Amino acid sequence: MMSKLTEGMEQWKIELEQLLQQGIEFARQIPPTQLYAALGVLLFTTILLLFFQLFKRSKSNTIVLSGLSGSGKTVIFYQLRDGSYHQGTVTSMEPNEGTFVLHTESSKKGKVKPVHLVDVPGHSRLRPKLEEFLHQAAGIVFVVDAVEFLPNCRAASEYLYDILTNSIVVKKKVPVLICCNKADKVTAHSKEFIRKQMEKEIDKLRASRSAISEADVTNDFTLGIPGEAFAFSQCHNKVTVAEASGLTGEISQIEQFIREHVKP
Ligand SMILES: Nc1nc2c(ncn2[C@@H]2O[C@H](COP(=O)(O)OP(=O)(O)OP(=O)(O)O)[C@@H](O)[C@H]2O)c(=O)[nH]1
Ligand SMILES: [Mg+2]
Repeated sequence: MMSKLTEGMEQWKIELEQLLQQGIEFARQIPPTQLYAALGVLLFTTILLLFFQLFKRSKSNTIVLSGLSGSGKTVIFYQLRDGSYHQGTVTSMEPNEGTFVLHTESSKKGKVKPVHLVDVPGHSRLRPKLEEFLHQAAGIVFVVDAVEFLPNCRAASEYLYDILTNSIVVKKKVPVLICCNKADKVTAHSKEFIRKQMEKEIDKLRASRSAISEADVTNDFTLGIPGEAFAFSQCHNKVTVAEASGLTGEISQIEQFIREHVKP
């Protein structure tokens, strides 16, 4: 039994060697330059294919809407999807999710890549849901109520701090757009004012949080440059500020942000 097996293997080996010899003979007949060129082309296409495959997998079309309760995320979600705000929004209890071509792009000819938009409720009990979506996020829109800004500044900054120090956001350098919503109201604060106030608040938070973590070690990432006043420009991920009004449909800056990170 055993000898039969080894015999078969021997036979196979001889055949393989002959085949190899023939292959080498054949290769010898081809001029070397032609051979190298052929090999080069083969190698190049393989690398190109591998590269495309990698590139394809890492591209996400998910945009996450986050921010405090009442900031206007759900209104913006409907504006982006339908071009209207669906009167009578109530505090959301579940994340709102949808994959669609933006309303303003629906008349465009040709193929437009749909966006996967997630509106995560601002209620503190539902916030842990955010982490699930951060894994796939190509960008985060952080919505701030620009009218009722001052009483909410601390809470909004804390939420934003948690997002900016989240390990996924830091490692993947997920871009963040701070969207100052409700700009239709005359009492709305400007985006520059909001940016400065939030930077100040995060600066304070940074000091208090690092004091806590020395005693009880957390793996939170630290923000900014030690010894310098905090500014969003110090973040490794891109943090930008925009103004919008979900109510009147002035959301072009949000759409621009989305299309910058989810190519059509
Ligand atoms: N004036 C004005 N009011 C707005 C605007 N956007 C939203 N609102 C109002 O703000 C309130 C809250 O809006 P929502 O979209 O429900 O807020 P949300 O962020 O989804 O809140 P949660 O679901 O609780 O997290 C609603 O009464 C809206 O009518 C805006 O651009 N301008
Ligand atoms: Mg909502």
